[in-house]
Amino acid sequence: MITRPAPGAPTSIENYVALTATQYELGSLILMVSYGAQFAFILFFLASATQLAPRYRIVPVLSAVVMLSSGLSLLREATLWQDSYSYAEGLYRPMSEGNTFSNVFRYGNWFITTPILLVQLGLAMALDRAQRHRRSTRMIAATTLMIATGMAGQFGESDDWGRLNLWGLVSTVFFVWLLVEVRGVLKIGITGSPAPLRAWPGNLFWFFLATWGLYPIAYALPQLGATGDLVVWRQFTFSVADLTTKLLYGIILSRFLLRRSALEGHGPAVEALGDGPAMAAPPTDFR
Ligand code: RET
Repeated sequence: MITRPAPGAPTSIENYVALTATQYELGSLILMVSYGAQFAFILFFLASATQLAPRYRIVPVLSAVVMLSSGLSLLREATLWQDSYSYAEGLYRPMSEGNTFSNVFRYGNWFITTPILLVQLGLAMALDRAQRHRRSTRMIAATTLMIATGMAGQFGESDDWGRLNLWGLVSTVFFVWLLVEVRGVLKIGITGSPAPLRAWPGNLFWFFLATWGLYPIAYALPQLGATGDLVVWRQFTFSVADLTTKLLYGIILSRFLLRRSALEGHGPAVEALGDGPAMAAPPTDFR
């Protein structure tokens, strides 16, 4: 059931689409699994840091920071979800008074998390200091502009598809710039990595594109129709994106750096990998 919002009222599709009990519970479940996983992996990343060569330890520590920041933001989204609907006559209806659900808090959180995720890349690819500063600055500029312009479209999304798409397009231009910058960092990563790890940075680019690319899909989804299923699909898309761009990405970087630390002869990494004497003796061509 759809009740259009009054003029000036909050206008995410979540604010005027009533949900069945199943849709409502699925939404709660998706948000709960998301923040639960982010909090739990703080421990994993802090423990991983102890196995790496000292120069790489900051990378999983930054993953732990991202987990905490985004876990708190998702916990807030989950609480808001619960506070924004009231159950009546077999449906969960968005409340006309009090709290209204909004995805805009996510965007706020990305201003913190995306720069950290991008700084991690330069550190993991072991760029020299000058390169790292220059390229991180450009990546942070691109992501900040991408999020700010996307946020402008996200406010009042269902009022005006034209506005949503126009800002979406402007934001996509910055996303493409960001992809070019990320590719540049990963190219340096390919030449700078020890030979057995040279495939990782190239693969990471495609992983980056596929996972960061889920966010614009979630952004555009409401145009397919204001239905309860779509509300749930959007939370699901956001959740898969959150779990891959931050958590799985962090695991990939930690594993890459564990191997790199072992190839560079760092004892705890060699022991942690447990690959036997082959790993203990670094190949002669490692840098
Ligand atoms: C927006 C607006 C529509 C166009 C594009 C977007 C891209 C968003 C991205 C967000 C990534 C967020 C991450 C968060 C981690 O915490 C803003 C939805 C291109 C790529 C990785």
